[in-house]
Amino acid sequence: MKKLIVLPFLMATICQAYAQQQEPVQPALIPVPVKAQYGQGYSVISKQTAIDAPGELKYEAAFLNGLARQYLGYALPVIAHTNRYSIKLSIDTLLVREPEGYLLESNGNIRITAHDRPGLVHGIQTLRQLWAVQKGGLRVPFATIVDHPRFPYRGMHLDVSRHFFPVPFIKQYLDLLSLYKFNTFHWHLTDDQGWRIEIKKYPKLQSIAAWREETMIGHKKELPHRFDGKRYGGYYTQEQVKEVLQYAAERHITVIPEIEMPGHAQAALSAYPELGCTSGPYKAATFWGVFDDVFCAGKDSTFTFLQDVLDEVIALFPSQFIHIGGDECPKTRWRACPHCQQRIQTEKLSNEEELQSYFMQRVTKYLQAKGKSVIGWDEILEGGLAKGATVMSWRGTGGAVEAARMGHDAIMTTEDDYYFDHYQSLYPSEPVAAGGYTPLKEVYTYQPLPDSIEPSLLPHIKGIQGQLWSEYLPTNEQAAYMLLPRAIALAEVAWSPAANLNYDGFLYRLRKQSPILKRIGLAMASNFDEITYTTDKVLRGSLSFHLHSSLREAVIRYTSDGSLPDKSSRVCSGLVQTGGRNGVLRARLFRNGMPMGRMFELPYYINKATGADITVTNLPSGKYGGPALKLVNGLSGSHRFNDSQWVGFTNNFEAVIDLGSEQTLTRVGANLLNYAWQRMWPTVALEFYISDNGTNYTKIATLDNFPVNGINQARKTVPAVKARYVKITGLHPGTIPAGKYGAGSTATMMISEFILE
Ligand code: TNX
Repeated sequence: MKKLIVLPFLMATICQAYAQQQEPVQPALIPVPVKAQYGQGYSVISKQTAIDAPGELKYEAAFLNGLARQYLGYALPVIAHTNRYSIKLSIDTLLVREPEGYLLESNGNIRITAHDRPGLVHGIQTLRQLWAVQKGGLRVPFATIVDHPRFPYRGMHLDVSRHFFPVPFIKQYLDLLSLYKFNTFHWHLTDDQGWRIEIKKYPKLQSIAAWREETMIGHKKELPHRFDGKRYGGYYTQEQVKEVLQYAAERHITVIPEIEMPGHAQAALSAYPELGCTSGPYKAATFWGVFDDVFCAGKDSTFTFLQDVLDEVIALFPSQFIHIGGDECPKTRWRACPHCQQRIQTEKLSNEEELQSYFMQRVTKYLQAKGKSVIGWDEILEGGLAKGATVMSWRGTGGAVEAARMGHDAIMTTEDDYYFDHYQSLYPSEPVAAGGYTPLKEVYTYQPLPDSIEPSLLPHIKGIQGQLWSEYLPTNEQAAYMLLPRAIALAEVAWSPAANLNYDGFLYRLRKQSPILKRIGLAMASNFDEITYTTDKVLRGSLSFHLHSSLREAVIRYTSDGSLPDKSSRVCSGLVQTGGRNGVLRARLFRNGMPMGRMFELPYYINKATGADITVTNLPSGKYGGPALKLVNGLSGSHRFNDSQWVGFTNNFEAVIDLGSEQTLTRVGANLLNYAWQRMWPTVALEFYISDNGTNYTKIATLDNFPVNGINQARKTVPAVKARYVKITGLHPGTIPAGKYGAGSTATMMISEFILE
């Protein structure tokens, strides 16, 4: 290794002086390290460099060499205790005390000292992010980096059932996880739409359960469903699983397999129908959702089957943890099944919820007897949790808090923040996704440790994980698009100290990741810099917005007269004010006079209610909460229901709008969402009343027909009336009926806007 600058000892002071005058050197490291100091000068990795590593670190040396070769075109000699310029790898648990921690020094020579072997790999990945190709080698800035993870569990999940991802893609996925210092890959191997792991004892899992007749087209909310008519499927042979596990082991990534039970089991039942309550016949599901046919909890043969399956899984996977699902298991079949009812009696269970708990505990005990630990989705808390089980809290943070209070460990996998099958942009031209809106900034800024948890219980929160459910990911490219950059944000939250997190700094570093991602062969979505809006004041008859982009060097130009923004359109500096008529706000980013990215469009609808005083009873708080002004702010919610425009009532409500003076009304209405697949049901009826004094009201209209599966723009023409006050009552639909998604829970009644014309 050649020293480009030969005075490493003088460097610190020179560097300080230098740093005061110039931009400090800021290598684009993700996750941002605990502590990093950079010097003036570079170490160079070249033909003269050796990897200095003892025999017991030969795998890590080989891993480093594999990476270096991709950039250099040749491998470096591995020699222990060499006098050559070297990259020295060593373990020192006294110098580096934190598990997975490492110390990286570059000062002519390069040295990575780690607490353990995983820590070495993390240090190697930091080195790889630091180096840059130059003539004759790789240059690495002088640096001292002290680093270790915030959370011991840092995971990414991948659903390979809804769509199957071949082994080369899984390896790319693992490359990515390693690059950003994840340590766990959660491999969701079975679900209703396909069984994806070879189980030798049950060959029909391969010949039947791995295949579905066809796949639905478009979003599941579009009824009636349409299908592509093409048989679809595949599975990993045990040999392929071993290959993946080997690849993961080289990166010190733990692979946790998930075998779903008792629900999400329709594919397995298609092969072995005797394991269902009705004994079938069943077919692997061809569309997305939650299905009633689940493993029978009454038949012993179900447990024999699952134990056999798990025996083969255990033999393959070295992971301490086995994930056994437990989520979204409807009890419809169990209620009608004599075997299940018999089981409830003999085990003295009080209901089907306890039967589910019995099911999960029985399998948990089996695994524990084999020395394994169990993870399940947060439904495993219902009806009693097996000792020692770890909970993945997906329906908010409540499951994690509850688990911790019971002395269990938990992992934060919250769907509002860490589900990467949700939209990352509000632009309508996004490829179809599961629903919801989880932009990059949300992933990055979300605080994974809930305030509601006692500090003494925090050690139970082992870490965080991003989910990549694959219903709407038919290709590797689409999977990468949804994964990146959000997984990179998650990686930083999982690893870096909370005090080091800074979104602007992250974006600066993120924008520099494309070349390294290209080496892995994955491309990231670039829509995180696109224009977003927030509402400002709503004045009577006019609206004002802020338009934002995180791209500093670009300007936002906009129009509100229907024309397309061009390089001479008005520049948005702060507030944008609309006129008094309906319209569409259009905006575009311009850099150096050139338009960039997609057109931002925001339709607004100005009517007599817009900006009026409004009071609402039973106004919800939280995600779909107030302020009440949202209901008259001129903006309708979009299909991405958490776009912050929707108010989601869980009770009857009464809204009173004061128009300020007497007005003539000829039409009333509201925009509301009918999304039963998301537990979002329309109101039974909206009733409109008018008054001139705010005390005595007369009914003028009822709206009770919301036929659109989606956004209903319900309107009713009324004979011209004069009024200053308008009262609107909404009748809540109550509990979700049996047979519908979320049956038994409270429906959310989503309203985004009241219209008075
Ligand atoms: C819920 S999260 C599921 C999955 C779906 C996902 C879609 C969980 C434990 N179950 O089966 O793929 O929603 O977002």
